[in-house]
Parts: sequence; structure tokens; C-alpha cells
Amino acid sequence: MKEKSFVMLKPDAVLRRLTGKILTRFEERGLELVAAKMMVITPELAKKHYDEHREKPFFGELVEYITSGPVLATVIKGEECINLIRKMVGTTNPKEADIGTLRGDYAIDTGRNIIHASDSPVSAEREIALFFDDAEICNCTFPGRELIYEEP
Ligand code: 3AN
Repeated sequence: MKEKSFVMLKPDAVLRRLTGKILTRFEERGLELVAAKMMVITPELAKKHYDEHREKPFFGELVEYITSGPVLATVIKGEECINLIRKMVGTTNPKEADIGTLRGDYAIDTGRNIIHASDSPVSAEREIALFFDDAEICNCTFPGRELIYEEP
């Protein structure tokens, strides 16, 4: 099943000029970039996005970090891509992330871990709706899917 994940390059990734490299990793894997928006998140949107962490001690710092500069909010599509992208992203604490994952290759601190990716279909749907209108998500068919999938 082709599913959609919400993937956000955080301010550290954008300001470190890693945007191209990170998106290339997903594209080279065969995933499809179907929406992208550069924006500075308001504290209100940040709090909604990270609502599950509202009671955590790091919540204030997390909101401050994610609103501190531009993010690139994206929607990425592919077969079982939510799980696949989480594996490509690596563990929350980059010090424990495998080399070859994005956090394992490009980050050190949990509080500067460069990227967010939805952790379940329910989160993906909620997060995509928070950041994008339906009309902002491309409904196109990418050519060459038969080279990536047995059943495109
Ligand atoms: P992930 O982004 O790997 O799904 P979550 O959802 O547990 O991780 O946490 C959301 C974000 O909150 C993380 N990306 C990180 O920026 C921040 N965070 C999580 N745990 C901590 C922590 N112990 N200390 C500081 N920041 C944290």
C-alpha cells in the first residue's frame, strides 16, 4: 500500500544546508516527494504538532527549537513508507543512531536531531492535515514506478 508520511526538516537541517542531501536520500530510495513547504512555525502550530509531549520536561525547549528558524515541511509517499522512513531517520538520540541513518550521519544531540518523521499512520494523517491543505499535495503518478516496485 502506498502511504504518506509527514517529514519535516528542522531548523538545524535547513540552516546547515542539508536540505538537498536529505531529500536526495529519500528520492534515491524510490520514495516520492508529493508536497513541500518552507515555513517558520508559530508556537501554536508547534504545540499542536508536539501535543503528545506537552507534559515532558523538554517540551518548552522543543517548541523553542522547532520555531527558531525555517523548517521544510514535506509529504513523502511510498509503499510502507512510514516505517521505512523512520528506519532511514534513525533513533531519537543521534548518538545511538546507526551510521547510515540520517541522524547517525548528520546529528549528535537529541535536541538538534535534524528531522521529524511520522511514527504511525494515525500520526501521519494528523500531522499532514496540520501542515497542508489537500490541494497542496500532488496527486501525480511518478514515472518508472515499475523499476522500484514489482506491483506499481
Ligand atoms: P522522534 O522524533 O524520534 O519520533 P519523539 O517523537 O519521541 O522522537 O520526540 C520528538 C522530539 O522531541 C525529538 N525529535 C527531539 O527533538 C525531542 N526530544 C525527545 N526526547 C527528548 C529528550 N529526552 N530530551 C530533549 N529533547 C527530546
